[in-house]
Amino acid sequence: MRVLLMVVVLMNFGIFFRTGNCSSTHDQVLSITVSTQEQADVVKNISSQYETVLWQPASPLYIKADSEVHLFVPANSSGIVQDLLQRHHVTHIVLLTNTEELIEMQTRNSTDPRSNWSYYEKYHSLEDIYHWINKTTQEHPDKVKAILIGSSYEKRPLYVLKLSGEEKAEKKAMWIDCGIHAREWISPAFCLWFVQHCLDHYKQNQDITQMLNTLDIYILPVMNPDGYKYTWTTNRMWRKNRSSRKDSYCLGTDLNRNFDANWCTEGASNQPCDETYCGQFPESEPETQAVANFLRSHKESVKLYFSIHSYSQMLLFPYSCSHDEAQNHDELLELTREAAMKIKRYYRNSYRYGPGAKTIYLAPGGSDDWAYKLGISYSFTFELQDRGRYGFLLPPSLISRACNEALLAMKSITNGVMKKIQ
Ligand code: 0X9
Ligand code: ZN
Repeated sequence: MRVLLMVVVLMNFGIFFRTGNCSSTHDQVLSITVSTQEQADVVKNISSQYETVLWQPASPLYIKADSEVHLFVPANSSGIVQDLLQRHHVTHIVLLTNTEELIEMQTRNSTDPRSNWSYYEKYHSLEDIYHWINKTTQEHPDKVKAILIGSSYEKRPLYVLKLSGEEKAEKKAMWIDCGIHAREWISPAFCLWFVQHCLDHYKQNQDITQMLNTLDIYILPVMNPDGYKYTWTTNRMWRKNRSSRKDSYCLGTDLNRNFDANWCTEGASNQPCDETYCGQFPESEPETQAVANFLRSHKESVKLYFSIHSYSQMLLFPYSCSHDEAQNHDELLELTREAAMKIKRYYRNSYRYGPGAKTIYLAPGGSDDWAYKLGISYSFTFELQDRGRYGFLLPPSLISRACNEALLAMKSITNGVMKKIQ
């Protein structure tokens, strides 16, 4: 009992120290509880200065009273940030103090054949992923084909993998894209894991066999290769692509604000330095154009659209670009409710579900809303694990669990939709 008491006291002491007015020698991620409008203004201010990076929500525009904010604070700004928060009585705890260590863990041994973890339980550099695409198409020429759909701003190829079981006339299709946002590493990891899972389980597992025989699956493993590369080489926290414009020294457009769905209205920014910058015009970015052109030319066959993001554990559907209700809202709600319930039942983990604007925030110009408006009536954005324990720095050991949860939700929704459209 006394030992337990001691541990509790020490733990509280730890929290006190971590929230106390002392600067840190490490980069940190803070979880900040914003209670009042005045505090919201203070946190907004901090989040656009001192080289901090907002993890959640995606933009200071969304910081309001009664909300939780996750903020990355570099070591040399820690003193001033903690000081400002305390001066305005803003409660906060330290979520992560070991970001350097976590980043090292995410990038370590990515190709070491001696490590115990499989290829799909590690994160991979962009070069590795291109190599994997090559290898996978060569080893499974009957099931996987690579289609070049365009190139990125820095001229990197954008490959879509077409995964098929039996060939059939007038086969319907589904689309999955990963890696729209550069720092959300679990997303490309999911696309790779998913392809391998399908290849391993085709003709072994009924759901996978039926899915591949009924639908062609188009998978874009990394929609934002320039941004992804940049997170591996220069800045782990980068979100946007890497395009530049003459009149600003800031680079990057948020590809999930660049689609033609109420483009650049409330919830996006027209400032190139902002994380949710919408670009110069709808589809101004080559990555957006490539995806939009491909889907436009396949709109008769593509019935399901999935966009994979992280983090916060949500299954979202249109609309995010307005508060309007989707025409098949009830159907989409039921599909996501059922998927979330299955995750809860099998993995004891909670996912929120609902239309984007109500469940997360108003965010125009997103790919899911655009695909929906194009006529793809089953359009979803998944926000994978976790809820902020590690955020974007999810350790490799948690990849498999995150992917299994997303797969379960995807299978559940796809089974439901296949019954409706057959
Ligand atoms: O803000 C986003 O683009 C997504 N959240 S994230 O934290 N991954 O950045 C949510 C996208 C929801 N859908 C649309 N906004 N259309
Ligand atoms: Zn995202």
